[in-house]
Amino acid sequence: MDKQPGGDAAAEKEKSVVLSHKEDLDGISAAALMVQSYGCDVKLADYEGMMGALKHIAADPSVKRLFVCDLGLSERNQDEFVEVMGRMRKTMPVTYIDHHAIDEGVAGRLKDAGITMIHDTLDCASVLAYEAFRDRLDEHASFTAACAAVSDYMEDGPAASPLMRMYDRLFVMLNATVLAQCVAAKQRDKDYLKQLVGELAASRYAHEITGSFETARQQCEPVPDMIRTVRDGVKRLRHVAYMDMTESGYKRAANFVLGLGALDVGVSYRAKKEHYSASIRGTDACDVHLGRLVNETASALGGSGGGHARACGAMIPLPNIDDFVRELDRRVGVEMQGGGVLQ
Ligand SMILES: [Mn+2]
Repeated sequence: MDKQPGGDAAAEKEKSVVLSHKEDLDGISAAALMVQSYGCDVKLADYEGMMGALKHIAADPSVKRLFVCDLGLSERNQDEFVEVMGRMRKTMPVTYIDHHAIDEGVAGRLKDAGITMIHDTLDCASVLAYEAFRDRLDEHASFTAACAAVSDYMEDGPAASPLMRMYDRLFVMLNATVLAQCVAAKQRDKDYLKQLVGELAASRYAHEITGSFETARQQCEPVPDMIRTVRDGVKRLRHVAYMDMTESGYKRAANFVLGLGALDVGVSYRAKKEHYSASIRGTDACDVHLGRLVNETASALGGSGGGHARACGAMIPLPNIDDFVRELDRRVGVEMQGGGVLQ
Protein backbone atom coordinates (compact mmCIF):
# COMPACT_ATOMS: atom_id res chain seq x y z
CA MET A 1 0.00 0.00 0.00
CA ASP A 2 1.16 3.54 -0.67
CA LYS A 3 2.29 5.65 2.20
CA GLN A 4 -0.73 7.08 4.00
CA PRO A 5 -1.33 10.77 4.39
CA GLY A 6 -1.29 12.43 7.76
CA GLY A 7 1.82 10.98 9.41
CA ASP A 8 4.11 13.86 10.29
CA ALA A 9 7.77 13.94 9.35
CA ALA A 10 9.02 12.96 12.78
CA ALA A 11 6.73 9.97 12.97
CA GLU A 12 7.79 8.75 9.53
CA LYS A 13 11.44 8.44 10.49
CA GLU A 14 10.67 5.61 12.86
CA LYS A 15 8.53 2.65 11.97
CA SER A 16 5.32 2.70 13.96
CA VAL A 17 3.07 -0.33 13.89
CA VAL A 18 -0.57 -0.77 14.82
CA LEU A 19 -1.86 -4.25 15.63
CA SER A 20 -5.64 -4.12 15.54
CA HIS A 21 -8.70 -6.33 15.54
CA LYS A 22 -9.64 -7.46 12.05
CA GLU A 23 -13.10 -8.90 12.73
CA ASP A 24 -15.16 -5.76 13.06
CA LEU A 25 -15.39 -2.15 11.95
CA ASP A 26 -14.13 -0.82 15.30
CA GLY A 27 -10.81 -2.63 14.90
CA ILE A 28 -10.48 -1.61 11.24
CA SER A 29 -11.36 2.03 12.04
CA ALA A 30 -9.00 2.21 15.02
CA ALA A 31 -6.21 0.99 12.73
CA ALA A 32 -7.16 3.69 10.21
CA LEU A 33 -6.96 6.41 12.88
CA MET A 34 -3.50 5.17 13.89
CA VAL A 35 -2.40 5.23 10.25
CA GLN A 36 -3.57 8.82 9.99
CA SER A 37 -2.15 9.99 13.33
CA TYR A 38 1.18 8.14 13.43
CA GLY A 39 1.69 6.80 9.88
CA CYS A 40 1.55 3.27 11.26
CA ASP A 41 2.15 0.08 9.32
CA VAL A 42 -0.95 -2.06 9.74
CA LYS A 43 -1.15 -5.57 11.16
CA LEU A 44 -4.58 -7.14 11.61
CA ALA A 45 -5.45 -10.17 13.72
CA ASP A 46 -8.37 -12.04 15.21
CA TYR A 47 -8.39 -13.35 18.78
CA GLU A 48 -6.87 -16.65 17.80
CA GLY A 49 -4.04 -14.96 15.92
CA MET A 50 -3.33 -11.96 18.14
CA MET A 51 -0.55 -13.41 20.28
CA GLY A 52 1.23 -14.86 17.25
CA ALA A 53 0.99 -11.52 15.48
CA LEU A 54 2.23 -9.65 18.56
CA LYS A 55 5.25 -11.93 18.93
CA HIS A 56 5.99 -11.52 15.23
CA ILE A 57 6.04 -7.73 15.66
CA ALA A 58 8.18 -8.06 18.80
CA ALA A 59 10.78 -9.99 16.77
CA ASP A 60 11.04 -7.25 14.11
CA PRO A 61 13.96 -4.95 14.97
CA SER A 62 12.73 -2.17 12.66
CA VAL A 63 9.65 -1.49 14.82
CA LYS A 64 10.16 1.60 16.96
CA ARG A 65 6.66 2.24 18.30
CA LEU A 66 3.63 0.00 18.87
CA PHE A 67 -0.11 0.51 19.26
CA VAL A 68 -2.43 -2.41 20.02
CA CYS A 69 -6.14 -1.66 19.41
CA ASP A 70 -9.49 -3.30 20.13
CA LEU A 71 -8.01 -6.67 21.12
CA GLY A 72 -9.39 -7.67 24.53
CA LEU A 73 -7.55 -10.06 26.80
CA SER A 74 -8.68 -13.34 28.29
CA GLU A 75 -7.43 -15.53 31.11
CA ARG A 76 -5.79 -17.64 28.44
CA ASN A 77 -3.50 -14.99 26.98
CA GLN A 78 -3.29 -12.10 29.45
CA ASP A 79 -0.09 -13.18 31.22
CA GLU A 80 1.78 -13.70 27.99
CA PHE A 81 0.40 -10.42 26.64
CA VAL A 82 1.78 -8.54 29.66
CA GLU A 83 5.13 -10.28 29.26
CA VAL A 84 5.56 -9.52 25.51
CA MET A 85 4.24 -5.94 25.76
CA GLY A 86 6.48 -5.30 28.78
CA ARG A 87 9.52 -6.62 26.93
CA MET A 88 8.79 -4.37 23.94
CA ARG A 89 8.30 -1.35 26.22
CA LYS A 90 11.96 -1.60 27.23
CA THR A 91 12.97 -0.44 23.75
CA MET A 92 10.01 1.61 22.43
CA PRO A 93 6.79 3.43 23.34
CA VAL A 94 3.91 0.96 23.60
CA THR A 95 0.23 1.96 23.76
CA TYR A 96 -2.77 -0.28 24.43
CA ILE A 97 -6.12 1.13 23.27
CA ASP A 98 -9.06 -1.03 24.26
CA HIS A 99 -12.52 -1.12 25.76
CA HIS A 100 -13.06 -4.77 26.71
CA ALA A 101 -13.33 -5.74 30.36
CA ILE A 102 -9.84 -6.29 31.74
CA ASP A 103 -8.64 -7.94 34.92
CA GLU A 104 -7.58 -5.16 37.32
CA GLY A 105 -4.35 -6.90 38.21
CA VAL A 106 -3.46 -7.29 34.54
CA ALA A 107 -4.21 -3.60 33.87
CA GLY A 108 -1.99 -2.68 36.82
CA ARG A 109 0.89 -4.82 35.56
CA LEU A 110 0.65 -3.24 32.09
CA LYS A 111 0.78 0.24 33.66
CA ASP A 112 3.69 -0.75 35.91
CA ALA A 113 5.56 -1.95 32.83
CA GLY A 114 5.27 1.58 31.41
CA ILE A 115 2.64 0.83 28.79
CA THR A 116 0.35 3.75 27.98
CA MET A 117 -3.17 2.51 28.73
CA ILE A 118 -6.04 4.14 26.85
CA HIS A 119 -8.76 1.98 28.31
CA ASP A 120 -12.42 2.61 29.00
CA THR A 121 -15.31 0.16 28.81
CA LEU A 122 -17.82 2.93 28.01
CA ASP A 123 -16.58 3.87 24.53
CA CYS A 124 -15.31 1.80 21.60
CA ALA A 125 -11.62 1.60 20.67
CA SER A 126 -11.91 3.97 17.69
CA VAL A 127 -13.60 6.65 19.78
CA LEU A 128 -10.90 6.27 22.45
CA ALA A 129 -8.20 6.59 19.77
CA TYR A 130 -9.96 9.62 18.33
CA GLU A 131 -10.14 11.32 21.72
CA ALA A 132 -6.49 10.58 22.50
CA PHE A 133 -5.02 11.67 19.16
CA ARG A 134 -7.50 14.16 17.73
CA ASP A 135 -4.78 16.82 17.43
CA ARG A 136 -3.07 14.59 14.87
CA LEU A 137 -6.25 13.64 13.01
CA ASP A 138 -8.25 15.43 10.33
CA GLU A 139 -11.88 16.48 10.81
CA HIS A 140 -13.30 13.40 9.09
CA ALA A 141 -11.81 11.16 11.82
CA SER A 142 -14.74 12.05 14.08
CA PHE A 143 -17.07 10.55 11.45
CA THR A 144 -14.97 7.38 11.17
CA ALA A 145 -15.04 7.04 14.97
CA ALA A 146 -18.82 7.60 15.11
CA CYS A 147 -19.40 4.81 12.55
CA ALA A 148 -17.19 2.46 14.57
CA ALA A 149 -19.21 3.28 17.70
CA VAL A 150 -22.48 2.41 15.92
CA SER A 151 -21.08 -0.90 14.68
CA ASP A 152 -19.97 -1.78 18.23
CA TYR A 153 -23.40 -0.74 19.66
CA MET A 154 -21.59 1.96 21.65
CA GLU A 155 -22.90 5.16 20.08
CA ASP A 156 -24.35 6.15 23.47
CA GLY A 157 -20.87 6.20 25.05
CA PRO A 158 -19.86 9.45 26.79
CA ALA A 159 -17.31 10.34 24.10
CA ALA A 160 -19.29 8.83 21.19
CA SER A 161 -22.54 10.73 21.89
CA PRO A 162 -21.22 14.19 20.93
CA LEU A 163 -19.67 12.70 17.77
CA MET A 164 -23.05 11.24 16.80
CA ARG A 165 -24.66 14.67 17.21
CA MET A 166 -22.15 16.22 14.78
CA TYR A 167 -23.62 14.24 11.88
CA ASP A 168 -26.91 13.08 10.43
CA ARG A 169 -27.76 9.97 12.42
CA LEU A 170 -29.05 7.91 9.50
CA PHE A 171 -26.06 8.85 7.36
CA VAL A 172 -23.71 7.63 10.11
CA MET A 173 -25.72 4.42 10.43
CA LEU A 174 -25.73 3.84 6.68
CA ASN A 175 -21.95 4.20 6.55
CA ALA A 176 -21.45 2.06 9.65
CA THR A 177 -23.68 -0.70 8.32
CA VAL A 178 -22.23 -0.83 4.81
CA LEU A 179 -18.66 -0.78 6.11
CA ALA A 180 -19.39 -3.38 8.80
CA GLN A 181 -20.88 -5.66 6.13
CA CYS A 182 -17.75 -5.22 4.01
CA VAL A 183 -15.55 -6.15 6.97
CA ALA A 184 -17.67 -9.24 7.66
CA ALA A 185 -17.72 -10.25 3.98
CA LYS A 186 -13.94 -9.95 3.53
CA GLN A 187 -12.61 -11.65 6.66
CA ARG A 188 -10.51 -14.00 4.57
CA ASP A 189 -9.15 -11.26 2.32
CA LYS A 190 -6.42 -9.51 4.30
CA ASP A 191 -5.41 -7.33 1.36
CA TYR A 192 -8.95 -5.99 1.11
CA LEU A 193 -9.10 -5.28 4.85
CA LYS A 194 -5.78 -3.44 4.75
CA GLN A 195 -6.95 -1.49 1.74
CA LEU A 196 -10.12 -0.58 3.63
CA VAL A 197 -7.97 0.70 6.52
CA GLY A 198 -6.19 2.86 3.94
CA GLU A 199 -9.46 4.17 2.49
CA LEU A 200 -10.71 5.17 5.95
CA ALA A 201 -7.34 6.71 6.81
CA ALA A 202 -7.72 8.74 3.60
CA SER A 203 -11.04 10.06 5.02
CA ARG A 204 -13.38 8.37 2.54
CA TYR A 205 -17.08 7.77 3.08
CA ALA A 206 -18.53 4.33 2.34
CA HIS A 207 -20.08 5.42 -0.97
CA GLU A 208 -16.65 6.65 -2.13
CA ILE A 209 -15.14 3.19 -1.67
CA THR A 210 -15.51 1.20 -4.88
CA GLY A 211 -17.80 -1.82 -4.59
CA SER A 212 -18.71 -1.31 -0.93
CA PHE A 213 -22.49 -1.11 -1.42
CA GLU A 214 -22.49 -4.13 -3.75
CA THR A 215 -20.48 -6.14 -1.18
CA ALA A 216 -23.00 -5.14 1.50
CA ARG A 217 -25.90 -6.10 -0.78
CA GLN A 218 -24.39 -9.55 -1.34
CA GLN A 219 -24.04 -9.97 2.43
CA CYS A 220 -27.81 -9.50 2.71
CA GLU A 221 -28.68 -12.31 0.32
CA PRO A 222 -28.35 -15.24 2.80
CA VAL A 223 -30.22 -13.41 5.57
CA PRO A 224 -33.81 -14.47 4.70
CA ASP A 225 -32.70 -18.13 4.75
CA MET A 226 -30.85 -17.58 8.02
CA ILE A 227 -33.97 -16.10 9.61
CA ARG A 228 -36.01 -19.13 8.50
CA THR A 229 -33.33 -21.56 9.74
CA VAL A 230 -33.10 -19.89 13.15
CA ARG A 231 -36.87 -19.67 13.52
CA ASP A 232 -37.15 -23.44 12.85
CA GLY A 233 -34.03 -24.61 14.70
CA VAL A 234 -33.53 -22.43 17.78
CA LYS A 235 -33.51 -24.32 21.09
CA ARG A 236 -34.51 -22.79 24.38
CA LEU A 237 -33.50 -23.27 28.02
CA ARG A 238 -34.82 -20.94 30.74
CA HIS A 239 -32.79 -17.83 29.90
CA VAL A 240 -30.61 -18.91 26.99
CA ALA A 241 -31.74 -19.56 23.41
CA TYR A 242 -29.06 -21.34 21.39
CA MET A 243 -28.34 -22.85 18.04
CA ASP A 244 -25.59 -24.72 16.23
CA MET A 245 -24.82 -22.71 13.10
CA THR A 246 -22.01 -24.83 11.74
CA GLU A 247 -22.96 -23.59 8.31
CA SER A 248 -21.34 -20.20 7.69
CA GLY A 249 -22.40 -16.90 9.20
CA TYR A 250 -22.64 -17.90 12.85
CA LYS A 251 -21.69 -14.46 14.12
CA ARG A 252 -24.53 -12.66 12.46
CA ALA A 253 -26.87 -15.43 13.52
CA ALA A 254 -26.36 -14.61 17.21
CA ASN A 255 -28.57 -11.54 16.96
CA PHE A 256 -31.27 -13.58 15.24
CA VAL A 257 -30.99 -16.35 17.85
CA LEU A 258 -31.44 -13.67 20.52
CA GLY A 259 -34.34 -11.94 18.78
CA LEU A 260 -36.24 -14.96 17.47
CA GLY A 261 -35.36 -17.09 20.52
CA ALA A 262 -37.10 -14.40 22.59
CA LEU A 263 -35.21 -15.11 25.84
CA ASP A 264 -32.61 -13.07 27.78
CA VAL A 265 -29.54 -14.43 26.00
CA GLY A 266 -28.84 -15.78 22.50
CA VAL A 267 -25.91 -18.12 21.75
CA SER A 268 -24.91 -19.25 18.27
CA TYR A 269 -21.91 -21.47 17.70
CA ARG A 270 -19.97 -23.11 14.94
CA ALA A 271 -17.61 -26.09 14.99
CA LYS A 272 -14.03 -25.34 14.02
CA LYS A 273 -11.16 -27.84 14.17
CA GLU A 274 -10.85 -28.46 17.90
CA HIS A 275 -13.41 -26.15 19.40
CA TYR A 276 -16.66 -24.34 18.91
CA SER A 277 -16.56 -20.62 18.23
CA ALA A 278 -19.53 -19.14 20.05
CA SER A 279 -21.15 -15.74 19.80
CA ILE A 280 -23.27 -14.54 22.72
CA ARG A 281 -25.72 -11.64 22.83
CA GLY A 282 -27.98 -10.32 25.60
CA THR A 283 -31.13 -8.20 25.54
CA ASP A 284 -31.18 -4.73 27.05
CA ALA A 285 -33.21 -6.16 29.92
CA CYS A 286 -30.55 -8.78 30.73
CA ASP A 287 -28.71 -6.97 33.52
CA VAL A 288 -25.78 -9.36 33.92
CA HIS A 289 -22.30 -8.79 32.49
CA LEU A 290 -22.18 -11.56 29.90
CA GLY A 291 -18.53 -10.88 29.02
CA ARG A 292 -17.46 -11.69 32.58
CA LEU A 293 -19.88 -14.58 32.96
CA VAL A 294 -18.82 -16.13 29.65
CA ASN A 295 -15.14 -15.69 30.54
CA GLU A 296 -15.65 -17.59 33.82
CA THR A 297 -17.89 -20.28 32.34
CA ALA A 298 -15.71 -20.91 29.29
CA SER A 299 -12.49 -20.97 31.33
CA ALA A 300 -13.99 -23.52 33.74
CA LEU A 301 -14.72 -25.79 30.75
CA GLY A 302 -11.24 -25.60 29.23
CA GLY A 303 -12.08 -22.82 26.79
CA SER A 304 -11.77 -19.06 26.78
CA GLY A 305 -13.95 -16.07 26.15
CA GLY A 306 -15.14 -12.67 27.18
CA GLY A 307 -16.08 -9.24 25.90
CA HIS A 308 -18.81 -6.76 26.60
CA ALA A 309 -21.82 -6.81 28.90
CA ARG A 310 -24.28 -7.71 26.15
CA ALA A 311 -22.05 -8.98 23.34
CA CYS A 312 -19.17 -11.37 23.66
CA GLY A 313 -17.52 -14.47 22.25
CA ALA A 314 -16.03 -17.75 23.40
CA MET A 315 -14.03 -20.73 22.26
CA ILE A 316 -15.25 -23.99 23.77
CA PRO A 317 -13.69 -27.47 23.40
CA LEU A 318 -15.92 -29.57 21.11
CA PRO A 319 -17.24 -32.03 23.74
CA ASN A 320 -18.16 -29.26 26.22
CA ILE A 321 -20.53 -27.09 24.23
CA ASP A 322 -23.73 -28.50 25.81
CA ASP A 323 -22.28 -28.02 29.29
CA PHE A 324 -21.30 -24.46 28.37
CA VAL A 325 -24.81 -23.54 27.26
CA ARG A 326 -26.45 -25.17 30.29
CA GLU A 327 -23.99 -23.65 32.78
CA LEU A 328 -24.42 -20.22 31.20
CA ASP A 329 -28.19 -20.60 31.49
CA ARG A 330 -27.87 -21.54 35.16
CA ARG A 331 -25.50 -18.65 35.97
CA VAL A 332 -27.60 -16.08 34.13
CA GLY A 333 -30.57 -17.29 36.18
CA VAL A 334 -28.67 -16.96 39.47
CA GLU A 335 -27.35 -13.48 38.69
CA MET A 336 -30.64 -12.14 37.34
CA GLN A 337 -32.42 -13.20 40.52
CA GLY A 338 -29.56 -11.73 42.53
CA GLY A 339 -29.97 -8.45 40.67
CA GLY A 340 -26.67 -8.73 38.80
CA VAL A 341 -24.88 -5.43 38.45
CA LEU A 342 -23.45 -4.20 35.17
CA GLN A 343 -19.79 -3.20 35.25
MN1 LIG B 1 -14.48 -2.78 19.65
